[in-house]
Amino acid sequence: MSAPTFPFKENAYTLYSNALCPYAQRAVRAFNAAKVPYVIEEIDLKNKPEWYHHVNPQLKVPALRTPDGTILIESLVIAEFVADQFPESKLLSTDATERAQLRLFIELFSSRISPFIYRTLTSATVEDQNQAKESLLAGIKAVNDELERQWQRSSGKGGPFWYGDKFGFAEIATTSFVGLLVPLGHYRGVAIPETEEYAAFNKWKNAFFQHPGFTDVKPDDAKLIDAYKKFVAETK
Ligand SMILES: N[C@@H](CCC(=O)N[C@@H](CS)C(=O)NCC(=O)O)C(=O)O
Repeated sequence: MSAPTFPFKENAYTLYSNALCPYAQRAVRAFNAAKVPYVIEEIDLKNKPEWYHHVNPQLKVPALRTPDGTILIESLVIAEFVADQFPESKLLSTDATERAQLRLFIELFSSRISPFIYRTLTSATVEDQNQAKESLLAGIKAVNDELERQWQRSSGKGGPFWYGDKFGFAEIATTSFVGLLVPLGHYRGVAIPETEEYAAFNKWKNAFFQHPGFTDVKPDDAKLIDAYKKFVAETK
């Protein structure tokens, strides 16, 4: 039996991606931040190519083919692989305590914010939508407070990024989901209040919204709004 075939570039990193997917954007941002060349194989999620199950049997993006033919899946695994494979990029600190604090930040963000972005869109009743919005704002507040704490580390340098003035791994792992506030604002009218309570989060968001690490990969607002329509439940 011959080996399954799928498109890839010889002696290069091939990233199977979708420009509108917040998980895939993590992998793209990791490669960009490490300044490592790669080629993108754009996967149409509405009409996936027949060969894609040979790359990722779970049929999700992102997936990465490394130059030696290894396939990696899962956005954070791919981003960490880039950081580990190219240590000169200094995307991850070598200090164990700092790495642990960074992982805690990503875990806090991933458990307290991301699920409620989706839940706010997929909830059908006003009551469920309001509950999801409340949980989302509570999550944003928790991340706000954690940012304030982390800015007190000597390498936190008072912000505006997790690593002081460096758009780094924390932003690679999380900012694409903050980008989903665009469809969330459009469909459900959610916005982060411009109050003292959320000042650190807004300072962080305003800084990365102007940084090429974010803007170079950020999808067009109208396209993102259109892509997220499929998650939006009609309000009963
Ligand atoms: N845990 C995965 C999640 C990836 C994921 O859910 N990707 C979505 C697109 S944003 C996907 O490929 N979904 C399959 C589909 O739309 O059919 C990761 O971190 O890479």
